[in-house]
Amino acid sequence: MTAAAALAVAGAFWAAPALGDATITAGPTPNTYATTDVTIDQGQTITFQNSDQTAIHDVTSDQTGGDGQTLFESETVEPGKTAPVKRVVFLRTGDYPFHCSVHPFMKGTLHVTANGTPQAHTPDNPGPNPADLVPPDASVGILDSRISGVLFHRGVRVRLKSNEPARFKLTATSGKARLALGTFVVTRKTRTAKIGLTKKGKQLLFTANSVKLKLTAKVNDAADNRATASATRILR
Ligand SMILES: [Cu+2]
Repeated sequence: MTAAAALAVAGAFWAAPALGDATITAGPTPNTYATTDVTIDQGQTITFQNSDQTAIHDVTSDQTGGDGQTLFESETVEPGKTAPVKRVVFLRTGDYPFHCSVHPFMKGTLHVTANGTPQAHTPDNPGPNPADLVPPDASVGILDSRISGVLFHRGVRVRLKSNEPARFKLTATSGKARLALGTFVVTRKTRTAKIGLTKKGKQLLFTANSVKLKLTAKVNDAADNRATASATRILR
């Protein structure tokens, strides 16, 4: 095999970095963005590249959304590294200033054109939507009634209901002890799920004759409207 062929073979195993539709670069001049203006269409992605050999940097939106989260941001990365700028796919047409959270004097502007379509929010990636201000109508139930069943399945089986697609963050407690945890998305009105026992949960259930289990759910829809639901059941 020639050296070139060997390189080509090696190249096949060399994972190409997942680059976005546009790039924001910091450096090589220390503590500056080379990219002070960047333009994408709605729904497109951006990669942040730190080409400053002297410092760590990131991209952080000046503005926050209704949920208190930045509109977009990247991880803070070492010299020579790249990171996706998260959540830019949800942005609508407009100009969005950004800065480096480590060096707030580093500033730039992201321009989003009127072309393309922003990615739709989902319960897993929620975001405010002025057209949907109604929280999900959600309820939960505990299906297990026997401690032996929960130990056998290593989890508590539950039923989740919602009138719209929603994410359920579930915690099962007994007194102050957290016995089981899990997060699930309901897309079709109702589903069953099994929330995994914590170490504490296993210990407690192995020795208990009966446990008053309280299941609490924090629920959000795609527009990040929030609701809560709960259920209790005595396990024997
Ligand atoms: Cu910086």
